[in-house]
Amino acid sequence: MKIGILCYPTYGGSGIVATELGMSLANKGYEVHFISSAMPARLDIANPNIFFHKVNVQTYPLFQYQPYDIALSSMIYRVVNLYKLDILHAHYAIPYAYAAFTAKQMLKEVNADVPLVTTLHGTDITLVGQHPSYKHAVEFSINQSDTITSVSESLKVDTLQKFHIKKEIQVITNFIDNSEFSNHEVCARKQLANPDEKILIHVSNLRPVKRVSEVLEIFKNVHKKVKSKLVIIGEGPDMEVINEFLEENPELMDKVRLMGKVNDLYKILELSDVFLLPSEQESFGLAALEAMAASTPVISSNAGGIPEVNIQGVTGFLAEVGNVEAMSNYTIKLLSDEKLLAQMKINAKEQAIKFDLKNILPIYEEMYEETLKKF
Ligand code: GMT
Repeated sequence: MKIGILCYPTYGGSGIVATELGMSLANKGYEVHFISSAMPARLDIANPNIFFHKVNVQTYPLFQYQPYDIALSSMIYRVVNLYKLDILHAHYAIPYAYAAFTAKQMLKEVNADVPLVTTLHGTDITLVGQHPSYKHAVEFSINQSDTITSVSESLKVDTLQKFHIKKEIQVITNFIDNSEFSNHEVCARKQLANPDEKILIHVSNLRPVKRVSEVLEIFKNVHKKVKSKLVIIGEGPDMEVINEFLEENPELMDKVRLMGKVNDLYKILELSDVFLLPSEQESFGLAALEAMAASTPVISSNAGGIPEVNIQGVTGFLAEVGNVEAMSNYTIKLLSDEKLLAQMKINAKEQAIKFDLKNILPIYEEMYEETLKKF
């Protein structure tokens, strides 16, 4: 089967899921064509089954905004036609489901139409997709997809509440390749913290929805009771929030380590004692699952699909969105009790194994087969 994957190339969760899925399919012998504005961050282009097609946007002085979606539709049309793809898989409805629908109309003209799978990832439904500028087009293009999948039960419920969806939505949860976590040397913990300090970690694109200010407040509360360091990985608009916090709390300056985007994320997660995720919205919380795969328990909000991943009192603790006090107290409780911490590390890993790639990949393969059959 030849599969076209449409995704964001950046560090966002949807791009990571799309890239990991495509690479796993390529390893199983499928021919996988990535169509994106840049090479996806984790893509192994050396794999002979993987192809990358960059969307080229022609700039022209007349345009105030360059027409990316037209360039994307044209590229989808070209790749499907040229490489004789069997199926298209859009990751994130905006603009991929919409651009794929347009490409399909063009492909019909040359008798080369292919089925479209759209995977909903979260903010395409709950945040950006709700904006009046996009809402109708998002709803239309989701309904035009041959198969719709969502990454959690919670996102399926949100989608059905927020849009008029006329088709079944299949939940296929996100996944993790646990084998990537077990065979590398853990870098020296002393590079990050003293032996008597615990390590708290947060990984995100530092957007307002992640509530980075609460990560910092939780750390401030925890640090009063437990010797600790906070590691923040990622880049984004709320880096300013962190800088302001450090200006107001200079005593924590050498306790907070900002690492930006890193390549060896898994190694750093493996060194950490607790992962903080106080998000306002989270359709799934891939970052929490990555932490669990590294045996790191999670203290989180109970937003969206997080409770499907982080289990209260088992793999970590959850509190209402915004309840910094509860999340701080849970973190203190966890980090002050070595026995509890050790048990939760084991539980976190066991939970990650339930979401292993080996279990989820066959579900995607079967979904593709079913989509082709009904097309
Ligand atoms: O918001 C992000 O962190 C990025 C965003 C994306 O689409 O790239 O993440 C969403 O998709 C991820 C992968 O399916 C989910 O794990 C995240 O929970 C989801 N983010 C939100 O719903 C806010």
